[in-house]
Formats: sequence, C-alpha cells, structure tokens
Amino acid sequence: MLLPTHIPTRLHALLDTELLCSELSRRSKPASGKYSSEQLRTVGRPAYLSQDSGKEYERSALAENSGQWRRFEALYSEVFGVLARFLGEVVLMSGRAAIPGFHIIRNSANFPRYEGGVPHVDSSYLHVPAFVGEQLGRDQYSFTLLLSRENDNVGLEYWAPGTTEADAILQAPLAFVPYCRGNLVIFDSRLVHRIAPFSSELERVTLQGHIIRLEGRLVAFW
Ligand SMILES: O=C(O)CCC(=O)C(=O)O
Repeated sequence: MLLPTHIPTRLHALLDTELLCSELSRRSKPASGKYSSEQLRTVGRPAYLSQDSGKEYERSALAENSGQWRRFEALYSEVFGVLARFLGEVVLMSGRAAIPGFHIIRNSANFPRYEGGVPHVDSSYLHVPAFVGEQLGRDQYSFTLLLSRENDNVGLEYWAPGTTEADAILQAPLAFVPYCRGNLVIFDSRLVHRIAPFSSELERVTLQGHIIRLEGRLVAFW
C-alpha cells in the first residue's frame, strides 16, 4: 500500500502562489453537506460532499469543469505531468465527474482552530453516478498539493494500513505528514487519513484529487 509520499513540483517556478491563493480564496464557497465544517470552503465540486443521489453533483460538476480547467490549466498540466512520471503512465482527467479541485480552510476569531477532519478512506467514486457499476482496477490514489505557505501542523495524519475508519476514531494516528508548499503528497486512497488539526491564521489552500483505474486507464476526479 502506498504510504504518503512527497513529490516535488515546479509550482514556484510556474506560478505566483500568493496570487493564486488569493484568487482561490475569493472564488471559494462554503462547503455544505456531509463532513463540512465552519471553516471548510471549496472551489470545485467534490463528490464526497454530495448528499443526494449524485445527479446534482454531476450536473454542477460538468457545468464547472471546463472553466475551472481553463483558469488553472498551468497548475493542472504540471500536476498531471508529475503524476504521470510518478505512476509511470498517463493520468486522464475525468470527463464524467468533477475535476480535481481546491480545499480552502479558513480559521477566524470565532473558529481559531481547525479541529481536524474525520478519519476516513477516500471512496468518493461511490457517489459519482457515472462510475456506478463500473469495474474498478486495484489502483486507487489520493493526492494533495499545498499551495499556501507551509505552517505548523499543516499536513495529514494517517493510521496504520489495515486500520478501519471505526477503529481510527479510538486510536491515535500512526504518523503526521507535514505539507511543504509545492510538494504533491500522494497515497493509497484506502489508507485511513484525515486533515491534521491546525490553528494558524493563514488560510490552508490545497489542490485535491483522487485517481482510480477505469477500463484500464488511470482517471483523476474529485
Ligand atoms: O487536505 C488534506 O490534507 C487531505 C484532504 C482529505 O483528506 C480528503 O480530501 O480526503
């Protein structure tokens, strides 16, 4: 099972990350639905937050994908290049689900500390109508790229391989993986993990995505 692994990208050379983060912050909307918290905002439409049958997810995701791709094309191209080199094959962008999007976590005077996410595995392909009934290959990955400045405790916690979500609630995590701006962190989606608690005033801005194998090809979505 792939444990969280850092892969450097050329983010700093390609983009003004401060500008990118301000734009994402402006565009972001409060996340609503399952697992949302006061501080969590998104740009893009993750399947894991969708509460209905998935039809609303599909409609809004497909409506937003092309604008989002065009606006952040330089970032997506770099990330998909890095993923292809690491995984040894091309990763396609899904045309039937939301493309990888962004989490923005904003602490404030009322909510000065983000208490951390719920320990979970990433099985959000189950909420994507177009993937229902598809035969999935064994490969399943999740990735995160920190776009904002690194800060104390900004990172990921994960539990030992084989730990279930239910057990993780009662156990301490195995490790904390600090994020470093510009490094993509990739791991097996079946590893129980969560966003680590943090209390900095800086917004925590990340690009997020999942990869599955569909009809023999690696496909990224969110
Ligand atoms: O932002 C992170 O550190 C990971 C996010 C996460 O756990 C997820 O989106 O499933």
